[in-house]
Amino acid sequence: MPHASAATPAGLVSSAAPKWTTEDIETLFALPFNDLVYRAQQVQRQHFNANDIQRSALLSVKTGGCSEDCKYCSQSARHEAKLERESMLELDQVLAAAKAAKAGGATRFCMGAAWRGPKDRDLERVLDMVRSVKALGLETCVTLGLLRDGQAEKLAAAGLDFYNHNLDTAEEFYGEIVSTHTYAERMATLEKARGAGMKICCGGIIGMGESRRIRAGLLAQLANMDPAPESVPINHLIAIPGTPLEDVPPLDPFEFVRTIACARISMPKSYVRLSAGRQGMSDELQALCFLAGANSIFYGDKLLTTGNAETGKDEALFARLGLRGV
Ligand code: SAM
Ligand code: DTB
Ligand code: SF4
Repeated sequence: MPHASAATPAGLVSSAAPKWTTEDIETLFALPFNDLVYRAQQVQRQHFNANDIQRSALLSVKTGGCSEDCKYCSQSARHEAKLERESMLELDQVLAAAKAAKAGGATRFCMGAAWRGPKDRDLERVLDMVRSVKALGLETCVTLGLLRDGQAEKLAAAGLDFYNHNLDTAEEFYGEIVSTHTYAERMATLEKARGAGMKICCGGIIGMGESRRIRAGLLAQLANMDPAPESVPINHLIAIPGTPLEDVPPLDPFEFVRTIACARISMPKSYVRLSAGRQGMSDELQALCFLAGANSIFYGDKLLTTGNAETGKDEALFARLGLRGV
């Protein structure tokens, strides 16, 4: 498994690390389903308790009106999705949500903002949120878009544990999905977050009409980071009415499970999160995703602007499967 992608900035990749090629991951994808899932489960058991599932709660602290044109997103000001634009939440609203998430069993609280990136005065308010949520004893994560020089250091100093910034797809397909910023800009932000000493939460969206090769390319890009992202959210596209991807044909659910398995095998020590789209999945499909190596979920009745699998249903599913929320 030789070489790294030329698009990967040096700071995120060590030349000594073993590298995954897109072809390596395509080979995994092509395995018989049983062989692939078995292999993923074996890898999972080398590094994790196979019955523990990490739970992260999400809160949109600034919703809608985004300048960017990401085709999947309800929050872009350029799409027709029916969404009320909201100003930034107050600190006490955020704290109330974080306390409720903690009481419900979440161990990480992730705050999202619909920005291309934070302005410095917005960042100050987010820093207050991070400090206060951290003081509750929760792990903290934010997803604020592209960072400018110095912003990652401020977030790290406020006690931020994870910066979420998804690559979302392979570089070759990125231009089909987003035109207002580039893949290279996203990589540069990841480098800033890593350089400031934070853990990285970075994954993508599956089911946007991409080919299997593109899915493999995304996973290779993630797996070649050194270290790999500690947290890898695998989102299933939620086809939101009014967005340009509203009519994308549905993906074969087994292809989604295969993607999870390939993520697990190529990033053995990372938490692989079964993320957006879980509400639309049957219990049986979710169980297959856990078997294929997913060991984290978004927990709570809402994602950012859309619904999530309800907490009561998750508790019942965990009980039926003997899973333990951690
Ligand atoms: N504005 C910031 C950014 O783009 O990085 C942070 C918020 S953005 C909504 C966070 C992530 O949510 C996206 O990178 C994408 O992976 C995911 N997401 C947004 N809309 C989605 C959808 N309809 N289906 C699946 N995932 C989605
Ligand atoms: C991630 O990878 N998925 C989350 C979180 N990181 C920020 C967001 C999912 C959003 C789903 C669509 C919505 O609710 O608007
Ligand atoms: Fe804005 Fe993020 Fe949505 Fe893109 S994904 S439109 S940057 S909120």
